[in-house]
Amino acid sequence: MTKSIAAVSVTRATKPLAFGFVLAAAFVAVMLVLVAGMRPAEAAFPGSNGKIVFWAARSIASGDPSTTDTEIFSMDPGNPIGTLTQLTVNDEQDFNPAWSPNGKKIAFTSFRTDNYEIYTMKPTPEGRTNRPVNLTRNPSAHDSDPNWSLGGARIAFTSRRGISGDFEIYNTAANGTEQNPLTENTANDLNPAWSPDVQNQKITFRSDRDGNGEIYVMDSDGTDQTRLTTSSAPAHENNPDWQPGL
Ligand SMILES: [Ca+2]
Ligand SMILES: [Ca+2]
Ligand SMILES: [Ca+2]
Ligand SMILES: [Ca+2]
Repeated sequence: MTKSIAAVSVTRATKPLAFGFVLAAAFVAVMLVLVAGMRPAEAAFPGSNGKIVFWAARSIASGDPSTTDTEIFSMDPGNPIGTLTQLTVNDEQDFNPAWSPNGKKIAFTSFRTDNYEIYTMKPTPEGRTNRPVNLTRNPSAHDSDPNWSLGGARIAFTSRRGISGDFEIYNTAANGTEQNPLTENTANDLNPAWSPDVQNQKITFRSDRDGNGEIYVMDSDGTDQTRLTTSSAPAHENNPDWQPGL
């Protein structure tokens, strides 16, 4: 009798548990589909090879008011001479070109307002239908070295606008809104590069905060800043970049 009651109790207890498990599994499956669907469409990696951008102190565009300043160029590596195109056309420095992940825009640094600012533009020659957009609009401080998040929504860059006057890492929306400092100290913080994981975004960068250039990583809101390298002066670690998972 006792055994029978125990058996019934187990059976009654198991059914709700099994039903609950099925519900939980279904919920997880639906959430996975939703999360997959929410991934930014701009994330284009891995993909086919497109054009290469670079900067140089040269000029091939008619109407360029100066041939000695630096300009942004693009080329198809399969036909580099036939496709070489000058994208910026002016008499000030343009450099640091970086592709958006969907290949539709380029971020770069320009001195065209007599101060270093971050701009974005379509990857075609600038002109009436392609005016570069100034994201930083900060004439009192040097802003440079843009790097897109792999979801395409945000751009990290370096700026001297902080209180201490040295370089800090900033994070902005790709349209220039929501510009937030991620570092604030009295040493240079440079070379931001985003993690490939668009759901758990982190930024790797160089910082001199320990008296020598070292590689660090932090969350994309600036929290949890962690030093990864431990070399001693005079060696500097520079320009980190994050490999997408294989
Ligand atoms: Ca020029
Ligand atoms: Ca230029
Ligand atoms: Ca500026
Ligand atoms: Ca700093």
